[in-house]
Amino acid sequence: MQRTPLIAANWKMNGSAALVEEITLALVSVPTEGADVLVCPPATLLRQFPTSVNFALGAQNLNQEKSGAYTGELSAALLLEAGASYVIVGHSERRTLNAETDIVVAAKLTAAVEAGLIPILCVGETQAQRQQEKTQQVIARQLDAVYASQPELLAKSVIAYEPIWAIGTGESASPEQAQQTHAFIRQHLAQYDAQAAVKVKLLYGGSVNADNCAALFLQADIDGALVGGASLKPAEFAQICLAV
Ligand code: G2H
Repeated sequence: MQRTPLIAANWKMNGSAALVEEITLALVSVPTEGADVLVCPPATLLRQFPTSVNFALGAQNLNQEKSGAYTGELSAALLLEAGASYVIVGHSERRTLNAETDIVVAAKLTAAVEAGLIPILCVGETQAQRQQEKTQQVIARQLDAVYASQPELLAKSVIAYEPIWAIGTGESASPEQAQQTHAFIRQHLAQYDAQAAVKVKLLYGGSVNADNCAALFLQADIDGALVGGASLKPAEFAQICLAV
């Protein structure tokens, strides 16, 4: 494979110091060559990880401003200092629950790259949009909002396709459905930067687990996964990492 796979855990608002210890132990036996592994816990837990872990750490969100009177917010610099090297941007839960618009998502992604964090941009359609055959239109809009005016950011990004209807529902997209959309994303990205589009990692997210991951990883344009619920079970997450 021309792209090193990436398996990323998104703990969302879950986890504890005990889970930090458990996942650190579970991942000790996962080889570091062949695939990159990333854990995105709540930001308060970043510092709980030993500095010697054999995987990367990431945050689930950032504020686009560098510093200032933004009570409760975290800048890219603060996340870097806490040990993050990646940050998830534009997860559908934040787009919906925190009213993050495409403009805000683009500003966050820019701030992440400028500070030296690797952003994982999440895109995906709702069930209704899929039924109306608007999947490609929605995803193109989400990608254009970030890369049309700043195509140079693509080479520094990871992109996660997360169909909203598959998130936390136990109903993953089929490998064929996911591959079809990943192929569209890669093709669409080529208009910004053809070389970067070939190299960019495209992760699938949405009810990935130890049983369905292998078939997803066989698809040509699926370069790993963003794993929510199953990443809270350290043994299962390690299994997913080993399956890629
Ligand atoms: C999608 C995913 C992780 P889950 O949000 O980002 O969560 O695997 O629980 O569907």
